[in-house]
Amino acid sequence: IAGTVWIASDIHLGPNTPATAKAFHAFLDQACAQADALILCGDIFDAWIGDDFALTSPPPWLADTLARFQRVAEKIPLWLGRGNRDFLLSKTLTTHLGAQLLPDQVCLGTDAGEILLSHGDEYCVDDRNYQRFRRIVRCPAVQWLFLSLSLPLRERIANLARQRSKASNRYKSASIMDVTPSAIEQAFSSCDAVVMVHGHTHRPQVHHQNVGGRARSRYVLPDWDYDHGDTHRGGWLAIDATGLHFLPTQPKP
Ligand code: OKV
Ligand code: MN
Repeated sequence: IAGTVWIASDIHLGPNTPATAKAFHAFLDQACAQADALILCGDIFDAWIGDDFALTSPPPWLADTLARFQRVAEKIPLWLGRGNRDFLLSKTLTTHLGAQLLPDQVCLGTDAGEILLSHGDEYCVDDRNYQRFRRIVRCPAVQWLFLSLSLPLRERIANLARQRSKASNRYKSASIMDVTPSAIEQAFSSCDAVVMVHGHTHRPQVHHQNVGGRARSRYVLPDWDYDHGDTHRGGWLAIDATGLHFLPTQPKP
């Protein structure tokens, strides 16, 4: 992709995130005006129980965001990727929006060189419980079964899964929730890129690591949250011929 590419991740939109949605919508307007392409690489939504929910019975907050995606996609190329929460998001939705579905891992040719882009949860291999959950829910037969259930039943299962996950995350250490260096090494050695971009771990930073005698950098995107207490987290990466640059969102009004 040539020109200025903006990448954001982990916005975690849901029915109870109006302030985050507002900040994100302002970001979308800014992207239309200043970027040549926009990529959202996963966990745009805090939960996703099937594209049919969004297309047949979207609550107002979701209908609003989807209409905005549609308007963005009319102006600039819009790529949506799946995260560990909205992994059921599919081509049905992106096609409806005029957007494109991003592959789980993709090597982007940018003005700043080749960049390996993904959501990032696949690198958290020390979290064995999560990886087991991931293997199960990513199985096509399991997804087919889940999607054949009624929407109210899917919603109940999703609520239950979220409750259980919240309870178990309380006991997980910080290092288990971060990426495993050997998984990063493996990803880097499978492609030519010296730069990687991902989200998921909510540790916005540039990490440096030597792989195969070459210096590599890993840019981790921040998550977004304007709805819990006084927090105002958010931001994105701008990529152009001058390199990769973190840009912050505005503080709360
Ligand atoms: C997404 C996560 C809930 C993590 C369930 C099959 C199965 C899909 C699903 C249900 C849950 C997505 C779709 C959600 C991510 C959680 C809790 C933890 C760590 C099945 C296919 F197995 F039940 F048949 N789900 N939802 N979690 O609420 O969006 O990522 S979700
Ligand atoms: Mn995530």
